[in-house]
Amino acid sequence: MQFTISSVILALATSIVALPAAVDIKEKRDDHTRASFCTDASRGGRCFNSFGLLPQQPGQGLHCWDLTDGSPTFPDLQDFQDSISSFYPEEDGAVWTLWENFGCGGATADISFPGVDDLSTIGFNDKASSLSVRFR
Ligand SMILES: [Ca+2]
Repeated sequence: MQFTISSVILALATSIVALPAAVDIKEKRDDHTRASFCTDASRGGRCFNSFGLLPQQPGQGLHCWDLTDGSPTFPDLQDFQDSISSFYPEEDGAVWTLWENFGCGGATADISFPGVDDLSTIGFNDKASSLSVRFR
């Protein structure tokens, strides 16, 4: 009986979690958060889907990721340097920062879910060279 009730609750919880577009990140604060970005506006051109990055933890420094090659995981990431025109965080609560220079320097643009279809509307088209992410 107890097992049956638990199973029903689990099934309900699973269906509720599956409904929203944004992932609830409250229970996975130590994990990567993800975003997709494209070389043209409105998910056009080439896209890098579900790029994962460790969010900045309270009291710790940035996890800065340069848009360069050098990792087998991201062999073509340099193609997006100074080329990103649309950007979409996949999880509500995460704030991604696009940086003008490598090493998370220069001008910045902060982007939250559901993202920005055209980065020229915030003065950051074809400008990002590195990325970081934190929680609100
Ligand atoms: Ca572009």
